[in-house]
Amino acid sequence: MKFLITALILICGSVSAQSYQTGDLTVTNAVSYPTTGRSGAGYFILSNTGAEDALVGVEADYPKVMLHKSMMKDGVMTMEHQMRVEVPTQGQLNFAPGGYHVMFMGLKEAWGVGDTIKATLIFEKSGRLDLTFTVTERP
Ligand SMILES: [Cu+2]
Repeated sequence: MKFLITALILICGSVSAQSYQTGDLTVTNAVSYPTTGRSGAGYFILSNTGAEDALVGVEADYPKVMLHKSMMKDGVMTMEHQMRVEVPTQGQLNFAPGGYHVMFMGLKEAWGVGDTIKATLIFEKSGRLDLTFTVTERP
């Protein structure tokens, strides 16, 4: 019993322990960071134990939500809308600062640490996956 309680505390105390699954796809570490302007970004780690798939969209209750990729262009950091992001066979896809991210635009209120943002990822083969991004301190 004592071991069980300790295990539960460990699980609840760690945001990254939360995972979301559909078919062969598992999403972990769904995080966002506090915002200052009218937009926010969501990041996660996606693991695939099956065949290739593709992330083809994202939905959330904000005026505009898109899949973006940050990249350097002529020495300037820009973001490009992605219609489709490949999920490799038996592989991993990382949404992380400086690369792929979910872009939430038109925020009415700033996000602070502890806030949660619900969204749905849409995969070509695996369908829809609901997840919650937790706003954490910027590392
Ligand atoms: Cu963006």
